[in-house]
Amino acid sequence: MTIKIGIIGKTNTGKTTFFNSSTLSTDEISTYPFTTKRSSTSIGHAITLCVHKEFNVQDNPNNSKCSDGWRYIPIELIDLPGLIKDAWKGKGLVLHVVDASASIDSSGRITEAGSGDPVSDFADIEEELNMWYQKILEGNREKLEKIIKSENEQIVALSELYQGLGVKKSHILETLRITGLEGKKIENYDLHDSKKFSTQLRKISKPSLIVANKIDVPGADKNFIRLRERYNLSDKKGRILPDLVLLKDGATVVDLAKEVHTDLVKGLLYAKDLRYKLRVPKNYQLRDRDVICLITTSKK
Ligand SMILES: Nc1nc2c(ncn2[C@@H]2O[C@H](COP(=O)(O)OP(=O)(O)OP(=O)(O)O)[C@@H](O)[C@H]2O)c(=O)[nH]1
Ligand SMILES: [Mg+2]
Repeated sequence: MTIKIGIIGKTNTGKTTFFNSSTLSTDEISTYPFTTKRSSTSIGHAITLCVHKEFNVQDNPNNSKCSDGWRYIPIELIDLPGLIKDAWKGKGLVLHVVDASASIDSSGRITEAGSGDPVSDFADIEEELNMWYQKILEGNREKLEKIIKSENEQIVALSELYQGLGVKKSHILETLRITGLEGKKIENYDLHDSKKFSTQLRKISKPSLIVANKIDVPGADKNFIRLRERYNLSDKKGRILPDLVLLKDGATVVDLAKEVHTDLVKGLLYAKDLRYKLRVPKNYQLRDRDVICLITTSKK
């Protein structure tokens, strides 16, 4: 089965330009918003070193051409209309994204490094997709609560609920394990639990890759560094996952900031739970293995 990759992003970020050049298509490209009105599918290629030299044979390719020792593996690319804020509430052309998403194995999120704020643009898009997953759960809660009698039934019911989005039972099991929601009945989920579940399930079932487009535009280099810092889990010096701190039970975000650097406390605004994309206050009590980004006014 061919791998399917959806190209998701805000309008005018260059999704169709990327799609056309990857698949030699000629779909319309323009500067006006929402040029693409419906999804478009075509074949692109993943390129890998061919093994014909290793086996010392002359290959005779059937599904994938070989050129200068490189093999071109077909993949399906799906260009989609631009996603807007609150798309999960049905705004914009989101139905095409929903339709296409059922069959997508992963997505390339195009963000425009060249202008605007690609860090918040990317976060907005992730949030739309997470909210969309959460809406499915919240919208079916009553029905689920009535039919579920055991933990096993809950796993089956959740798998069936998200089946249309290509979610498998193994995705549900992994999500419950990672979020620590194993054994908790849906009727006892609060909104924080359902957000946690939806965010993690989306991450597992639709893995994504950031494509920083329009890198030629002046200022894109700075935006690219910010994107890398944020999504590489690195600090301003490029150190990935820089600090790991053991704290006493009941420690808060402020206690964490004190441990990392006393100066951070003065300018501390709030923190972000990077696993579940949630903003948490300064007095938030941390849990074991939380992955936290401190948002401060400090330059450090
Ligand atoms: N400078 C620069 N411009 C680009 C690049 N990629 C695309 N563009 C321009 O950006 C504009 C929008 O490109 P599209 O490919 O139509 O963007 P889109 O994301 O498909 O837009 P919608 O279909 O409206 O969501 C066009 O004018 C492109 O020529 C790039 O890498 N650099
Ligand atoms: Mg387009």
